[in-house]
Amino acid sequence: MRRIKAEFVTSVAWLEQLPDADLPEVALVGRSNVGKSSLINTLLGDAKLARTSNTPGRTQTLNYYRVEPEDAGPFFLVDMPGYGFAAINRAKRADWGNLIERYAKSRTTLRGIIQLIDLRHPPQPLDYSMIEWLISHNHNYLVVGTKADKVAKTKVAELMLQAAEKLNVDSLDTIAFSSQSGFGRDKLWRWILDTTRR
Ligand SMILES: Nc1nc2c(ncn2[C@@H]2O[C@H](COP(=O)(O)OP(=O)(O)OP(=O)(O)O)[C@@H](O)[C@H]2O)c(=O)[nH]1
Ligand SMILES: [Mg+2]
Repeated sequence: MRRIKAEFVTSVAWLEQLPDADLPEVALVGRSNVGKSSLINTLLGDAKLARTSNTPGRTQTLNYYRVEPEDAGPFFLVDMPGYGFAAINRAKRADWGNLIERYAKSRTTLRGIIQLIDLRHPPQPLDYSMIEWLISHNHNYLVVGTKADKVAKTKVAELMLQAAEKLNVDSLDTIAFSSQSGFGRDKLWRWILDTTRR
């Protein structure tokens, strides 16, 4: 396993608080509870780095992590607030959209966006909207199917393929992943290192 230095940098509630754009960065988006924070912890080998929870809507700010692998240059990983959390009011939802949209449009060092979907369920309407938005704005993206440990091993590839077809993305731009078992971790690393090296 590669050695990695990883540390929490800052939480951003509005764009003026963004850290200096001096490193390449990759951001994670997806429904609330899909496993974004867990993915960060598994990827970086630190179970306590990003706060995870059973309560949807736990992450409410852009959370910046500075990552320095031993075999590559440093970069930021950005944990975003989840979408589709029913209990938040309309005004807050609009704030969310604004923050993410303005961030993704203006952040010059943003190299790629990872969209997470839950492999156990077919993609949801907000997942479609998100991926369409990413594609229409020419973002470099990857679709990660999470909670792969929760479906039969023999079904993982098929479910990922079905989700890719539904979302109308190339299956080469997808990875099945489990924060529980670490399945898909190496592939995900490769994508992130390729993406941040550009
Ligand atoms: N079995 C299993 N559970 C997972 C996996 N990833 C996340 N979970 C669980 O799903 C719940 C939500 O995970 P989080 O990582 O907090 O989800 P999030 O996307 O960061 O959620 P928000 O911050 O609310 O947007 C937690 O109870 C996790 O333990 C996985 O790969 N397998
Ligand atoms: Mg979270």
